[in-house]
Amino acid sequence: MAGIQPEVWPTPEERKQAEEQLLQPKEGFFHCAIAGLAGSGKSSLINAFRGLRNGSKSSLVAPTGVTETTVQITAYPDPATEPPRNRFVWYDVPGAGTINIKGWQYFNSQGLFVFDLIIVVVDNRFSEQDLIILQHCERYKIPSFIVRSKANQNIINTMNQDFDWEGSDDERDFNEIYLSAREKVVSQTRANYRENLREGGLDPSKPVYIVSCDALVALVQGEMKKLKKANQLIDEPQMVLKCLEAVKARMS
Ligand SMILES: Nc1nc2c(ncn2[C@@H]2O[C@H](COP(=O)(O)OP(=O)(O)OP(=O)(O)O)[C@@H](O)[C@H]2O)c(=O)[nH]1
Ligand SMILES: [Mg+2]
Repeated sequence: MAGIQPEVWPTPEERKQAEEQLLQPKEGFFHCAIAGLAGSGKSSLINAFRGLRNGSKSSLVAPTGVTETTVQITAYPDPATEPPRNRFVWYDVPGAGTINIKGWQYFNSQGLFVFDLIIVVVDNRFSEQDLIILQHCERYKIPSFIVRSKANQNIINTMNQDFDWEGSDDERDFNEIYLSAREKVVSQTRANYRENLREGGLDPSKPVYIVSCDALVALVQGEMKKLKKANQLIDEPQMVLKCLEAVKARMS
């Protein structure tokens, strides 16, 4: 893995330039970048944090899907009208493989040091780029979260693959199998990421938030009744709380 170059820090001019270029609007806002590999679910997560569903007709929605790869850092102000949510600006950060910069240069060349919070959306395992971003966050003392999205998809896949689930119409069967599959996905994901973090030289106890965009949208919109079962929530409430705590800490 390409190592971190500890002597490389942005000059005050470079910092100013990156702030000018990336942050919009600037003063009094909380700038939260969402990074991760192509297809990990970054744009969907940004929509969900802003209470928007993928494919909604709103002009505010970030494009998602296999052909909608984000190629440059794009700002999405939160459409909320009440503080603190209306102070959030979400940034969609293109992943490695999307742009042609590898290794330790990625963080500085993309100007990621200007953000107040960086969320890394990981797929099945951490990529080299994910680890580099997390290492740099520690170095720059930028709060960082790890998110594993698409939990609902994982749970359904696990129901189909590992449990004797053949689309039974009996709702009790569905609930029981759903809960078992969910438990399996959550425990395996946590164990897997602990190991990945250890291998990457990071704190293995760093939390990983396991979420689904559907559940997050419902939570943000305050429409929990739309989630047929409360057990569709996993780490979404905790993740939102941590974001709000990070804003408070940064702005105080
Ligand atoms: N079931 C399910 N699918 C999701 C979820 N989040 C994202 N997806 C799907 O995963 C695919 C990729 O999501 P995007 O949000 O476009 O991923 P991205 O990381 O922005 O991708 P790039 O911009 O190409 O780097 C899309 O088809 C989404 O609908 C989720 O929580 N649940
Ligand atoms: Mg995207």
